[in-house]
Amino acid sequence: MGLLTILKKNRQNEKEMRILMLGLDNAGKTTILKRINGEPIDTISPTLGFNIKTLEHENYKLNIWDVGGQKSIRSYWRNYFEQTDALVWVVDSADRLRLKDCRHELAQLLQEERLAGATLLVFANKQDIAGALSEIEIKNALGLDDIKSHHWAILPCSAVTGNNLLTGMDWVVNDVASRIYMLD
Ligand code: G3D
Ligand code: MG
Repeated sequence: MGLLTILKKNRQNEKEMRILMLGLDNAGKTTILKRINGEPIDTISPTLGFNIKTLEHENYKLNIWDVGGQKSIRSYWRNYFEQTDALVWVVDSADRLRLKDCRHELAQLLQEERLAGATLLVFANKQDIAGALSEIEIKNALGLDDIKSHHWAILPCSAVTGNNLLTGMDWVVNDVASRIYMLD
């Protein structure tokens, strides 16, 4: 392998991002990932382990990890933290009963040392459901304004209509890129 090939290879590697998609079970993580990837979303069952999808976006190779969020398996989330560039926290905006739980789990994650450098995008999902909480209501319920440790943003979205999913991924990619690929 010549030097040029090696340099090229390194350069390609540089263009990878690792994105961790977490949230309570039933938030819509797997549906979002499938929708972004152009797959049908009518046959999705609860995620017991994880799904990983690799997709190209704006010349970056995104490795997106979608990890199951049932209470009994949340302790396994920590196995996926290493080298995470961005955390996408998915919220079921219609699930008022579990907002406290949702806030608590997110707060715990933000204290994790291995996620310290990660960009945070909160997807206020299921906006197509009548009575879903708005972006601002979710922002307040999760106490996002208090977050000083991470770059963060929140976007209302729907995995069913596809609304704002790509806008959200664009923001994530640009935020991570401006942080770690400054020279580009
Ligand atoms: P998870 O991976 O976070 O656990 P899933 O969540 O992707 O498995 O989705 C859980 C349920 O929510 C699924 O319904 C899915 O169709 C639904 N869902 C996901 N996103 C949206 C959305 O934006 N709007 C609406 N209305 N529903 C959504 P089922 O019925 O299969 O359990
Ligand atoms: Mg799932």
